[in-house]
Amino acid sequence: MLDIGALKSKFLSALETATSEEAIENLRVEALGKKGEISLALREMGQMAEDMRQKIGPELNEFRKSFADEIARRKEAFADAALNLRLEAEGLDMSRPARPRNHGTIHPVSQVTEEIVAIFADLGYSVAEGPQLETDWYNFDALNMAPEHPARQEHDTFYMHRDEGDNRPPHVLRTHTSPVQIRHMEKHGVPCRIIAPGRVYRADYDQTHTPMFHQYEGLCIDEGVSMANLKWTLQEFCRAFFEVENVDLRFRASHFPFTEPSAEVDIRCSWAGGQLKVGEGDDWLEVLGCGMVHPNVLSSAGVDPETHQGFAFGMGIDRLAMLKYGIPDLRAFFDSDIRWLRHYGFSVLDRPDLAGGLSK
Ligand code: 2U9
Repeated sequence: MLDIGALKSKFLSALETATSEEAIENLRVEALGKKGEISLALREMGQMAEDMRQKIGPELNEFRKSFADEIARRKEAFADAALNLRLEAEGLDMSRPARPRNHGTIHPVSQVTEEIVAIFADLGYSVAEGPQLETDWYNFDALNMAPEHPARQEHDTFYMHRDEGDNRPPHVLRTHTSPVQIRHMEKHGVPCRIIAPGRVYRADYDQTHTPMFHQYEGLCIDEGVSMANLKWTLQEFCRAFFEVENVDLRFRASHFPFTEPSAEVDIRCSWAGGQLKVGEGDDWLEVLGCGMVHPNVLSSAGVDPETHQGFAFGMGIDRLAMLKYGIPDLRAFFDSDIRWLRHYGFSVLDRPDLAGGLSK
């Protein structure tokens, strides 16, 4: 005869000692599966005498149900414990410091370009851009440099190869950004206040020259623009760029084909302790060239020199970066040496603006 008490204690103690979800599942199959002991016992009740069935049936059914519930509860407890263990192992500790990551830096040429743009934007200038590959007309002729002009040789120009019989105009890598201003005046007319920063090319290589370098030129054309306006503009630029209250500029007469009169401009400085200090001392440092735009240049760009005139200036961006940030060798600017970039580069987060200070 079926001993329910023995059946109960057998399975309850087996459940008590089961130590894994898998062991509990095995026990479930053993007791409650199709061929499980409890399932078979329930099935066998059909053959029992009525009085026996009434005596055993409810108790066995009750046990089947409570044992199934208990198995489900224990399984869930094991699953919860396993999940907790996993969460503990995989959990994020938000109080831990972030892993160090490699940050890029802003190249000194980009930094100085942005500084220059910020200063001239404040003076009402916009930025103009143009092609780096130019016809010799835009690079030379339009700038009052006729084919036989000696300045053409001085520029050490890179000429593009031309096949025999190619009757397109000769093309050059631009030797200055002046063609950008010619194109701008042709397209937009006057008045105009623009700066044209960008890459320029000359065949030259030593500690202060590379075949590609950066310059920016400025152009201001209107009615009644004078040399006095030019001097004030450059003074304001130098004050803002070198971040000193007082600057002293010296204008030396010079000659460029595209300006008349022309001047080279020096800034008062000292080199005490090998460190450049602008605005004080007895030394002079050449920083830029400038002049009043030649009437022939205005005519080439379709501007009437009888009604409009103005000034232009040009500076080397790389040279300004070397001076302001004490960088000794121009060639290293373009070596892409990661150590150099980390040392001389600027933080991505410290962008120049006039209100916040140009360089932090
Ligand atoms: C137009 C008319 C005139 C731009 C000018 C200079 C003087 C100058 C040099 C400085 C150092 C080039 O980078 S550098 O080697 N530039 O001295 N540039 S006036 O004159 C212009 C430009 C455009 C239509």
